Amino acid sequence: MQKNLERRKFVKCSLTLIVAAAAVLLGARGNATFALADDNPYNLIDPKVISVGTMGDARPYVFTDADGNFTGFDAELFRDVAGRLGFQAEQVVFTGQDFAALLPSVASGRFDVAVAAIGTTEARKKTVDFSDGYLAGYLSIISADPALSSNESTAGKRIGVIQGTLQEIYAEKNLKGDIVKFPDNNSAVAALNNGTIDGHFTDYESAKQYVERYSNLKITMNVPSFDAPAGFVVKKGNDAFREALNKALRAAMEDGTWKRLHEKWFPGTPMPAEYLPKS
Ligand code: SNW
Repeated sequence: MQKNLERRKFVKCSLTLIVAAAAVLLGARGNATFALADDNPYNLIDPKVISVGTMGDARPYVFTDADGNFTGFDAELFRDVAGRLGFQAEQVVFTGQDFAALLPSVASGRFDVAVAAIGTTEARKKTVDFSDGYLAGYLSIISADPALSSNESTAGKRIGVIQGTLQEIYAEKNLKGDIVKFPDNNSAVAALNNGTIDGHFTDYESAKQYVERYSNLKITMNVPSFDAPAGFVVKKGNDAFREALNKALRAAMEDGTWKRLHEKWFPGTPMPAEYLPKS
């Protein structure tokens, strides 16, 4: 009887050991399998993180809030899209940069993607690839001078642009006035408010935001930029990542997420049918 009990204890103990050993082995195998499946399908700099180059002052597209977190339409849309690829919010790391540095940084592998209302153009596609478009609108001049309403009317005036933007390209080609280049919106609007420049040429929703904030400023001119819809910028040839982003983006449009975010960040701005749910 006593012996039997000892034996049972021994068996029980051995079984426990075997189960524990098996668990350790399975765990190790589990990890190995995970590492294999996680074999960096999107060619990321770090397979567990999406590194996003962006701007801190392109409100309401993308900007840093009071706590230093990146938010805005583009930021929230990209986080949602990344979520559909299996990346949690904390695995999507935004870094603010001057606009002019964004595309070169993606091309050189400093960021996996750039997200900042970046319009798709043939010229830009020579150095980087773009996802499908997710936003199309106007380039706008803000000024305290309502006369700055045409290319010609800028003659003799100083107009700010952010370096590297479509505004810069348009201004160089069409505006009669002097073009003054800035690294970001903040520095340009500071110059506008202290009289160093007469107008600032930026994206429509940012323009709208500034005229709400500074009552002396008005939007004086809008240039359609619907032929250059904003897309997510990825390294040239990273088709796996670009196609996965496209699929997730389509899903975000189809289930109404895009619409919800657009209504939240750009209230009152019309929404093109192509970005809205089909049904
Ligand atoms: O081409 C437009 C697009 O139609 C939409 O209105 C969003 O802005 C644009 O992509 C133009 N954005 C500028 C650019 O791509 C400036 C971006 C920025 O300042 N962050 O150069």
